Amino acid sequence: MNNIEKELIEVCRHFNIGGEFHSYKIFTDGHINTTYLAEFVERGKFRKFLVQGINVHVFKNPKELMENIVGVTDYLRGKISASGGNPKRETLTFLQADNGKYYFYHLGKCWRIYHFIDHSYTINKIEQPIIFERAGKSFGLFQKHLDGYPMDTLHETIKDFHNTPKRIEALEKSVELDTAGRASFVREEIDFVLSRKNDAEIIINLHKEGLIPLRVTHNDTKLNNILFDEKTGDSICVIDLDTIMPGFSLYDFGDSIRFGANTTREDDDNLENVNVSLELFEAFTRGFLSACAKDLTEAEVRHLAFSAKLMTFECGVRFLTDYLDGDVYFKTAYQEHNLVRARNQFKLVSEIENNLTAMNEIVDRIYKEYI
Ligand code: ADP
Ligand code: GN1
Ligand code: MG
Repeated sequence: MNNIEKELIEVCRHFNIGGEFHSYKIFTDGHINTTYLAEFVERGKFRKFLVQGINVHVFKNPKELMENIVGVTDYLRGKISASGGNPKRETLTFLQADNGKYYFYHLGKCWRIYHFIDHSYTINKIEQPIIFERAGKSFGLFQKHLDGYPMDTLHETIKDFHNTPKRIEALEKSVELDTAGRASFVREEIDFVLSRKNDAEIIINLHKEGLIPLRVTHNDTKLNNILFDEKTGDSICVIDLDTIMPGFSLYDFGDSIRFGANTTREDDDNLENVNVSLELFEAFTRGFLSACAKDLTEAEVRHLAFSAKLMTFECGVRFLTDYLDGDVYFKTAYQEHNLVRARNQFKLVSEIENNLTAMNEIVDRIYKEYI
């Protein structure tokens, strides 16, 4: 038995998981947490659990983090049941540890456990537009379902998470400190950011003018944060609920486009491959608006295409900042990984700028179909 197996078994015992340990598998999709599938056999039956090490460097207050998640998943369970769905497959179900909490510290690490949703898979690269349309519908419905959730009970799990101006300030500070001695190599990328500083405040200012409301949003709407059904290919469950906070609908829309409508993966170092697929943009927009067009304000609709640019820009700023800080936030697989990601995102920003008129036309056309 290796050390990971020993650790997983001990953690599982603290969450009252019985039976005999059978096997585990690691998931490498995410950039933040450490995620395992652990399989046990109890009275001849296989039972699967998602055992996840919470990244406490990123999520500094696991108590508040889990209060948000348990509150929201309880609420979603009610909504899903009421509409005739299956809450066991359509939202996450977390287990309580023997300390009565939904997280548990073991040998200095913080763990949580939830039910593994079997016969499901995640996608990192869209092959057929219809899949992205389904993702759009899921994130649109996620927002709609949480419409009545008491927003003021939510904790801010990461301060100023999508505050783009603050993200730029953080970058400027990292350039100044130059902790990893990398700033002189990335002057071009830093200038790229500084030349687009004015874009950063547009959505926040629209909110201040009362044109864009705060909503309960997911805030990390990467395609691989949706589970798809192995049998039907439908999108069944929105996962990775750590950043559910009050936010703007445009954050969720834009971040989905950033990741899913890129013609290549976010860490492709061949920038010629990076572009925005208008076909995929249209598919996601259709799915999203089919679920929530009637709820959006005019300003929100008018900024959907822009939000894709803003969220891509912000993510690039964050990758670049982490590169300058010496790779302390995102998991990286090699030395220049964060820089490759940042360059990829900035190339995508330029391509979205080139395509913005066409993207706005697509939004206009589809919006009219759903109102
Ligand atoms: P991170 O915050 O690191 O992105 P996630 O919560 O997104 O972590 O989980 C990482 C991966 O684990 C997901 O992309 C998915 O492949 C898998 N996964 C997470 N939760 C479940 C679940 N309940 N059932 C099946 N697979 C899951
Ligand atoms: C992280 O956890 P994951 O891999 O789904 C990050 C997102 C970034 C994304 C970039 C909590 O998402 O904000 O957009 O990487 N999550 C957090 O791929 O910082
Ligand atoms: Mg994830």
